[in-house]
Amino acid sequence: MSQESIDQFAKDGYIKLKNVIDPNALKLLREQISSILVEVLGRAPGLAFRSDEMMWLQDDFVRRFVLSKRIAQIATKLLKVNAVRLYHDNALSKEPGCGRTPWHYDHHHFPIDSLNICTAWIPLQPISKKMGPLAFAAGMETYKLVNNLPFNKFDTSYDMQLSDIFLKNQIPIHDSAFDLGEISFHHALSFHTAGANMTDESRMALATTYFEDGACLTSSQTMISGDFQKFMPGIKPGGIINSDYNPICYDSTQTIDK
Ligand SMILES: O=C(O)CCC(=O)C(=O)O
Repeated sequence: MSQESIDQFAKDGYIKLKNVIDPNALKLLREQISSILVEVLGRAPGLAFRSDEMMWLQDDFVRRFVLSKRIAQIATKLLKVNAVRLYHDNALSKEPGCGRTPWHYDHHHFPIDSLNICTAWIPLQPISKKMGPLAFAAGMETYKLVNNLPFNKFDTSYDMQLSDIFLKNQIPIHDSAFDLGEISFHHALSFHTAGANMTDESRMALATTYFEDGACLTSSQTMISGDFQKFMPGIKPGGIINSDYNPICYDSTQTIDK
């Protein structure tokens, strides 16, 4: 990790890094996650965005990626913390013809009382622009431009207004293709989106989210959805998140792991 990459993440809120994971390993991971999705969700219906979480608890091969020290070490460096824990894994399969992923940032959905949270997004095949790569609005503070915009879950107006605001404010949008082996990291405050999948192949990715060791479950009731019990069983509002489902994935103070 170059200092330039660490600085870029701090400024832009995301970074794309090439040649992080062996392409052959990713081909095997794609096969494994495809079969898990078929097992859990059945065969792909048309136009769907299929996903599954917490696969690492069931599957040894997936676990090797989700708990990868290499990936977690990058997250540790980007967040400038000593150690990171896993929040959850997420397999994402955007089927042929499936539309846009609307603009959003993740901090709203994470009941974690910390800003030191990021997600590694790991493509499981090369992703051309036609396939809808994850795309980012640059700027760690870009979210402040739209903090007061009311969210409308019934139509696409929120998504369209965000695109307009980013355009008016000349926010750079980074929507380039991904090579196989290239992965991105986005901060929980980074606005991101993805285009439709206009190819005839599923656009598959594994997303793993990490947070700084020592962070607590938020005590604000509005933030706490039923899901937190699935991802951090036994943790009470305000308590340190250290359940068995949130292992430390990398700790820079354990020199043996450096
Ligand atoms: O894969 C996508 O289209 C969206 C993924 C995403 O929003 C995320 O991993 O945070």
